[in-house]
Amino acid sequence: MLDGKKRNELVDYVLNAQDENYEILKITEKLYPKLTMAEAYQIQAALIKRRLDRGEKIVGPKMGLTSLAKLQQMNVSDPIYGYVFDTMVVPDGGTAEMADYIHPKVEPEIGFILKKELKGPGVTKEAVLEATEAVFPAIEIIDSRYLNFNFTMTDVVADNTSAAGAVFGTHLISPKGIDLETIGVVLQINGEVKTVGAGAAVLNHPAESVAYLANMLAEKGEAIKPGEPILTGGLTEAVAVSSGDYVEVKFGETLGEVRLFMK
Ligand code: OOG
Ligand code: MG
Repeated sequence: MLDGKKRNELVDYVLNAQDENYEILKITEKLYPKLTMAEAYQIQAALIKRRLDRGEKIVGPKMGLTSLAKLQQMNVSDPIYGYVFDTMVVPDGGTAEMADYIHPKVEPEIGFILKKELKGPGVTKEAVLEATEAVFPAIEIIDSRYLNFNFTMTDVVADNTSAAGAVFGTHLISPKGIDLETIGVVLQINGEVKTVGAGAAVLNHPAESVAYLANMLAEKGEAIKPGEPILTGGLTEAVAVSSGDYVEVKFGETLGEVRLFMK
């Protein structure tokens, strides 16, 4: 069982790596091989509380591992969630510093903003679309703190699902005018196409990812609040970036584009 002392030890272990940008062995390797999913979310919650207590603010929740491309790339099985903090946000077209990361990768994502609260259980895709104010294009920067980006499902949950950076596109549009299933996306680095995808890659429809999130949060009595940007998960595998890279994520013309420079 994970007692409070061990939990705090593991929070220190992961949080220091997040703060100082260094790689650590995954928790399940040696420190605590029997880490369960419930315990992993307890560690995540304690880590998030630490960040809140020192003045950081949650911008919104993120889903991870919602597409087959991601599940296969990371060799894991189920969607998970974590949180994006204000200290992670880079403006559209802005610059992220390589020095603030370990081995960053970028992912094209579709974001949602709700106009009313969604509380599970039993939230459906239709209920999500009904409650959605707008969707927007996004780039997530993930940066697992684990050695070589190698982890199990529980390790990655304890590491706040590798959350490290987010660029939210400024073009917000009602989901009514868009087919989020067939919308395409192209990720380019320095003008070269690195990967392509479509909305349906995320759980058959990105609204399903928001429903999944609402239903997972319901287990803790929590809800998705209106107004907060929600990342629904990478549509493609994540692509490693390095210093000098210019990243462009281009969706079909209705959803628009979002850009990032890695310094
Ligand atoms: C975990 C985070 C996954 C996504 O969009 O699938 C994620 C990872 O791959 O390091 O954010
Ligand atoms: Mg992601």
